[in-house]
Amino acid sequence: MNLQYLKQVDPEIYEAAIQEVQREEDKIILIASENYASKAVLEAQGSVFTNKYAEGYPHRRYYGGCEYADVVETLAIERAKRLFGAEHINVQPHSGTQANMAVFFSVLNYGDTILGMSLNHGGHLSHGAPVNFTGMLYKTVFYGVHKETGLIDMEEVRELTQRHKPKIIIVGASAYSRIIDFEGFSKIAKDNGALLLADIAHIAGLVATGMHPSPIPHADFVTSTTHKTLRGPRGGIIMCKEKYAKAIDKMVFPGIQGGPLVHVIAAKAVAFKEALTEEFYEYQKQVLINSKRLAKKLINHGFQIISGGTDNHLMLVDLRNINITGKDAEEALDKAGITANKNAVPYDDKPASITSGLRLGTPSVTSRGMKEKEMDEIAEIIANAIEAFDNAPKLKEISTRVKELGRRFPVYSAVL
Ligand code: DSN
Repeated sequence: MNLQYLKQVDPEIYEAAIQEVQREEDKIILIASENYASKAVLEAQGSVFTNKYAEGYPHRRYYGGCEYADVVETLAIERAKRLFGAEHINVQPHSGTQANMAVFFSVLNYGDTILGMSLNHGGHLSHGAPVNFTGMLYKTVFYGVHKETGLIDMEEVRELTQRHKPKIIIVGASAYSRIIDFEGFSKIAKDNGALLLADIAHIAGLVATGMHPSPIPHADFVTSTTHKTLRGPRGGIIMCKEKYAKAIDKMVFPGIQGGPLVHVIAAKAVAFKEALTEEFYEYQKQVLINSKRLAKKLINHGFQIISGGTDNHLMLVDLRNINITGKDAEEALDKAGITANKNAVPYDDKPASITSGLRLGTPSVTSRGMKEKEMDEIAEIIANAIEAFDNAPKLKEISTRVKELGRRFPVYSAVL
């Protein structure tokens, strides 16, 4: 990997790429859905497979010259099957939302009812939010978390399912820090004649390594992105029972996509290979250790965490007790060199552009090799930065400490 040609041809994009490398090195990234793809993944994604049209599936293409594209896609499918134990896998979706779209379009009709987790309680846009195609095409019903415990209210899920008879239930979240009871969801779905879609985009790496129960035995469809805890390229996958294989493949192509991104599929294959290693297992173990440690230390610093802690790679900090909005906290952390995102907390009375929460995750910092000691340091930095949220000189001073911490754990400095 070397950007010498880019530098010559397009110095502006080269400069932006260099600055981005520097940003990813200098900042402490706590965005729960981000990670650092390996150099091997980056090389595969930057490879000549970007030149190739390969509409169709391995050995059933609409273009000639697909013999190496076939190798790549077949390997990606085989490795993903080994990783997750699914009956059928489609590795072509360009994103998690497109993976979900293919599932919905293959089994739903316009106006059907879907039940998903409310965006405000940690769900995802593509699970029925009014501004998303799912909210425009389907009748949507939402479950959420219990006000006192912060846990998914399974009684509510059962009651809503019985009352609204959704054709499909969607389970999976972007800001939920506890173990998800996929088996419980499956029972509710089966008892009420509903299909079950598990969207494991956030926890895919944990599921792949057995650190979160797998939905594969329980759900009709499992979708995921490949770039979060799974640490691959930006993209999506769909896993399903064999009986849905044809319908899913047909809906991905030609239904909602044209040519697959073969270079991205190559990078997915590399990421799946990496995820099958002992090193990746140890990595995911440390992601969890770090997440729990960060949550504990933040609680010691006086922060409240929704549900009181975490079982996965993320936590949702409830800022309502310390009189700062999510927006101000995000901005203060950014000035201090920490990248995180504001996030609605359940029962939030602030709009999505302000919010009362902060979502923090440990996949990126763990990829850099940070451990418990660094989580203690990060918790202290967060506490100091939020306390000094309107004190620019103090935030600048903190950013120097953050930069020093980042330099002790280099990421891509050797790439260029
Ligand atoms: N936008 C992603 C996240 O940050 O969780 C989900 O797609």
